Amino acid sequence: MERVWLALGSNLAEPLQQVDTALLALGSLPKTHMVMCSSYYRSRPLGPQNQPDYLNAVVALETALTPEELLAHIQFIELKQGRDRQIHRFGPRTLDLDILLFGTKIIATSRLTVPHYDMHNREFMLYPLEEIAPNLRLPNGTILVNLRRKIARNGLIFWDDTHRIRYW
Ligand code: A4P
Ligand code: MG
Repeated sequence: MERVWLALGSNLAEPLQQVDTALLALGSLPKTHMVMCSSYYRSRPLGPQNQPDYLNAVVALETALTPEELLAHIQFIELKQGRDRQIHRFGPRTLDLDILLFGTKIIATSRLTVPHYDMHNREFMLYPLEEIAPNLRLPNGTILVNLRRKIARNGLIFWDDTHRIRYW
């Protein structure tokens, strides 16, 4: 089994329901267990500003799936939840599921870049990840906390009082 961290994002069609539904789907993947989920956060859109704020969160899973198998599963979950891949980059979406880290693997293929190519710049990935993995090191040895310290919150707040860190 490998410990995997996934980022969830939604800013369309009831983000709270989108992310809750995605968590249920992730929890029922084959050869996979949910471990924990960060608080839900509200973040300002990266990219075009004329779109709603995002709900972002990070989950930890244990899985015996390969990275490619996991990617296929999360893309299927995105599609089931009405993801429209026509929408241009950084545009609004019902659900985005990205693999942040897959154990200590470094992957650079045409289909997968792990660690996530831009996580070191994104407050809505670093802060939730630190919440559930405060002692994490990236595969290259970088300490997560040191990355997060360089990135301002940019308005990142908890979504509400009820959707806080959870353990399975
Ligand atoms: N791919 C490569 N590496 C990975 C990985 N680590 N995890 C490939 C998942 N997929 C990966 O992804 C395109 C292709 O990337 C996939 O087919 C896969 O083979 P996509 O999800 O279809 O396209 P996308 O979502 O438009 O691209 P991407 O890179 O996920 O978009 P971004 O850059 O993440 O932008 N603002 C806030 N506040 N919060 C957000 O969550 N999200 C975006 C999306 C923009 N602004 C945002 C947020
Ligand atoms: Mg994506």
